[in-house]
Amino acid sequence: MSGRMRWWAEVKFGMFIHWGLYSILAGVWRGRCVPGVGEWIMRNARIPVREYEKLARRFNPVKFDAEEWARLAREAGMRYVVFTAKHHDGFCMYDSEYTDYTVVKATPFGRDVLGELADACRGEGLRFGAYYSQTLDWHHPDGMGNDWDYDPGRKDFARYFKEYAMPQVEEILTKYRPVAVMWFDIGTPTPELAREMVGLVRRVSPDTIISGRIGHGLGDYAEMGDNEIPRGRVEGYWEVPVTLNDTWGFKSYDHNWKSPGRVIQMLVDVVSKGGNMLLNVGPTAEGVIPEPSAEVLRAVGGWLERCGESVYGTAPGPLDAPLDAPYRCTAKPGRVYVHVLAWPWDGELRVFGARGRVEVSRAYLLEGERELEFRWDGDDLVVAVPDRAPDPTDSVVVLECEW
Ligand code: JFZ
Repeated sequence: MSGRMRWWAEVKFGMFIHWGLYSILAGVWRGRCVPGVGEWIMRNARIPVREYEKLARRFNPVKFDAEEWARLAREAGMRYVVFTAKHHDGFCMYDSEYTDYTVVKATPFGRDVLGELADACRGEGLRFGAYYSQTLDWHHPDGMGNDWDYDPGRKDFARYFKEYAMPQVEEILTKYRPVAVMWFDIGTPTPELAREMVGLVRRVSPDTIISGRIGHGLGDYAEMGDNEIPRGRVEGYWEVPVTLNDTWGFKSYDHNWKSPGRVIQMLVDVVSKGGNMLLNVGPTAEGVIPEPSAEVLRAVGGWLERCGESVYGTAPGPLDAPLDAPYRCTAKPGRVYVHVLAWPWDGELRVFGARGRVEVSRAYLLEGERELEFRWDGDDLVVAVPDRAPDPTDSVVVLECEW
C-alpha cells in the first residue's frame, strides 16, 4: 500500500461539493428548465461567456457557513471532502492570482470559499481536496469545450494547460496546503500533458493524491463513471462519485433524493468490492446544503455511528457475495462482517461458498452482540438469525474467523 494512499484506503467515504455560479441558475435559464446536470447549464443552454459572467455580480451566499458544512460531513461519517475549486465554467471559487474571474474579485461576496472550507474541514479532522477541471474550461478562450463563443480551430490548448491550468494547480497546492486530493476530471488530451501535471503535483505536494480522471492511467486511483458501481470486486484503489439526487450542481426542481437506506447499501456495496464512495451535495446560491440531502446524510451518519467498524478500515476479505445474494461482505483480520441487506424470512442466513475460505469460531450480531448459532450445509455457512432484523437497511452479522 503506497504511503500517500494509506489514509484514503482506510476512510472509504467522502463528501463531494459542487458549488459555483451555476448554483444561482439552479437548472433554469431564461425561464426554461435546462435538461442535464446543473453545473453543465452554461454548455447545455449555450450561454455566452459575456452573459454567464454577469452571474458573478449576483453571487452573494449570505448563508454560507463552512464550519456548518464541515460538521455535516463529520456527522454523516464522511472523512474527506472534495470541493469544486474550478469547474468547467472556469469560475474560480478561490483566490487565484491568474484571473479576476474569481469569487474573491468578481462577486459582492468577496470571500475565499476554498480557503474557508479547507480550514473548517481541517478543524473537524477531515482531509480536504480540490476538484479542478484541467481540460474543459468554457470561459477561457484556449480552454476546451466552448464552441459557441470561440472558434475551436483557433484554440491553443497546450498554452492554456501550461500557462494557466498548471499555475493554478500549483497555487491551489501552495496557498491551501495541505491539499489531500487533487480531483482532476474528464481526462487530459495527451499523456504528455497529463505527465507534466502529475510531475507538478509530485514536485509541489508529494503527499497529494491524484484522481484517476487526470487520465492515461496516471492517477493514484481509478475513478469509476458517475454513479457507476462495478458489478464485482475491483483490485487496486478506486472510487465512485455518487449524486444524492440526479445532479451535482444544485437544481431547484430535482427532488429525486436517494433514501438513507439506498445510500448505506451503495456504500457497503462499494466498500465490499474494494472502493471508496464520494457522495455529493449541491448547495444553493445562498450557501445552504438542501435540507432533504442533509437529512439523508445525518441518517447515514447515524448508521455509521453504530456500525462503522464494519466499513472503515475494512477490505473485501475472503468471501465474495454472489451478485444476487442479499448480503455483502467486508473484513478485517480475524473477522468477516456480513452486511445483510434483505433479512431472511426463514430465520437462516446462508453465506454461500464459505467452506475452505473461513474457519468460523463465533457468530454474533454487531448491534447488541447477540450470539448466533451456525452450522455448515455443504459449502455454505448457515447462521440462525432472529425473526426481526436489528436494522431495516443493513444488519451486520460478525463472523469471528481465521482467513
Ligand atoms: C464530470 C463532470 O462533467 C460533471 O459535471 C461532474 O463534475 C462529475 C463528477 O464529473 O462528469 C463525468 C465525467 C466522467 C464520466 C462521467 C461524468 N465518466 O467517465 O463516465
